[in-house]
Amino acid sequence: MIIDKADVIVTSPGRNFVTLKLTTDDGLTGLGDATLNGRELAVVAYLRDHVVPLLIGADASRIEDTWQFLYRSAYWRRGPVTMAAIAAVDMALWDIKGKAAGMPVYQLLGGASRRGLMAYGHASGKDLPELFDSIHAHLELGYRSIRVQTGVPGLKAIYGIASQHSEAEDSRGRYDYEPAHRGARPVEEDWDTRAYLTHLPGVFEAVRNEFGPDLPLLHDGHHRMTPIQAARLGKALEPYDLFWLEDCTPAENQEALRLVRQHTTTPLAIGEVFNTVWDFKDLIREQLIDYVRGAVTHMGGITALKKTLEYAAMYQIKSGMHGPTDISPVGMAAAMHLGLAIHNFGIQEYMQHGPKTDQVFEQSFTWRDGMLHPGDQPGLGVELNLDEAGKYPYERAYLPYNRLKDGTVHDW
Ligand code: GCO
Ligand code: MG
Repeated sequence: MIIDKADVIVTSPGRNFVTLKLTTDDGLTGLGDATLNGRELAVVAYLRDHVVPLLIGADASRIEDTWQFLYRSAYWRRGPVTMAAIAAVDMALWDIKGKAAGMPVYQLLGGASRRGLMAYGHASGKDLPELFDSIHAHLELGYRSIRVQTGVPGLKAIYGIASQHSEAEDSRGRYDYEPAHRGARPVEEDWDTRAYLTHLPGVFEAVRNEFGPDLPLLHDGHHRMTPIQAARLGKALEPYDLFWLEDCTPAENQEALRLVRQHTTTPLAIGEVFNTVWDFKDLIREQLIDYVRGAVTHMGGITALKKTLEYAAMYQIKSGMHGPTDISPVGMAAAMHLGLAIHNFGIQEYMQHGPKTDQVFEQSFTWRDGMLHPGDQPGLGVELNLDEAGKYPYERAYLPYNRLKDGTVHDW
């Protein structure tokens, strides 16, 4: 099992995806997701110019050794570009090992710990009627856990809100929210924390009144609050029994979460922008969070995220792997295999890709009764259709950014 060929494929069926494809001398192929939304080409260059030359001629069976070699021999550690590149290699090697063994990857990771993965979808609306429509639409799509985001009076455009059925060709007509916009510059959105904090508890009260006490509800603060503001929101939302409050504050400063934790029993999830266990170390050891939001794609692959989640398990902290549409079907499959195998699975984010993406990536997972299952094909269970991929060349796209009313740049 010697790596003979390594191709980096960029395709944009509605949004940009970066995929690494490894081929061995005995003809096995493996896929890895290296998509970093809005900074895709930096990972392409890292892979093509620096990693691919090291892989040709290497032994594809040595997953742990390859991970350690790529991490340590770079000397420059961590960071989203490096860790997305390492993640792609790691996923592709697990895919190959599964195919060589004739087993789905979750079997290699210890076998299934559950029948399927509870998954949540993204409901949103600019006001309550649109939000209720979107929640109903998600219940009809089979979701049994729902993330709730709404507009805030006085703010034109904010994170997480699709205000109507999407016109986008690739959306299946859902209330889709795709933050990365194609174009030369990032779109500017606006923000006012005070208005948000005043408005949000009433939204959750209305949702609970309409949909009852049992539906698991989630919310994403998207890094926009200070620790004391986050503490106040967590406390204000306690009566509505959230499954989690996500990214309530930027967590580069892990100690900030101590303050939030002292004030609220609302469960906390964090970490979609983190890259290694070191970003979670204090949060886990001090039990400052309840869910690890790392993505397989941005945490250095299955090998690294599995270790982080095993560490988290010692503190009864569970997984909540990142799964928006900027995680490709390959990254989603890797998350599903890992989530099925680990003991401390919590919930899986699942936004659903559109029809064009599903033609580019042929997938074997199933979605039934609010549960995902990666399927039983050997490897990850995803194949890339190169003809379809070739139809959609890369298009520059940026995530939006925020400015306050006085023009100050704010976290988005
Ligand atoms: C989530 C995330 C996404 C990010 C996106 C940025 O919880 O799913 O916050 O919506 O904004 O991944 O590329
Ligand atoms: Mg998030």
